[in-house]
Amino acid sequence: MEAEFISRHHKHQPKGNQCSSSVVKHIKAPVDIVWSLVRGFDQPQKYKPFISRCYTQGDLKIGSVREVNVKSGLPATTSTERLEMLDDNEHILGIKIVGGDHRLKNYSSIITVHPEIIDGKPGTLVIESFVVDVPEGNTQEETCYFVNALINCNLKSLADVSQRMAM
Ligand code: A9S
Repeated sequence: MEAEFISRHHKHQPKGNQCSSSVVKHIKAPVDIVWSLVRGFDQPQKYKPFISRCYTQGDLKIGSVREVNVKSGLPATTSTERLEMLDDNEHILGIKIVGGDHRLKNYSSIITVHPEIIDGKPGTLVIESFVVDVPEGNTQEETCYFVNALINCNLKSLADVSQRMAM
């Protein structure tokens, strides 16, 4: 099941100096609650623990750009990110990082959410994949480890916030 979703929606062609991976999370909350948080391109701080504030211009559409402020203590203070895909039927969100004082160059990610039954109740399968340049002086596995850890934090928080909203 998951493998089929990954092969359908999460195709990244990593070049030689890039790394790519995907993270799966099962959330005990209905898909429409989880999707309402994921689709909020202008409010990532609603569930992303490392983001303090977000600024966007105009209304949400493909090509919209957000300026994200990062909480202190992380190897970055800002990130500029572009909305690449927002599909409310297939539940697909795609973003590209286009700027910021961090080391993730040419980062793009796709997140999809899928309804599933967990313990006989409505749940959600979340899949997030990315591709990113391997920074000078780092290895592919270090880079994948770093980004996978960040995405795992984001999806753990997405689960906590969604499950609280579902109560
Ligand atoms: O926010 C995401 O969807 C994914 C990542 C990997 C974001 C990472 C980050 O915001 C930090 C958490 C600050 C780590 C950026 C853009 C750079 C970092 O170094």
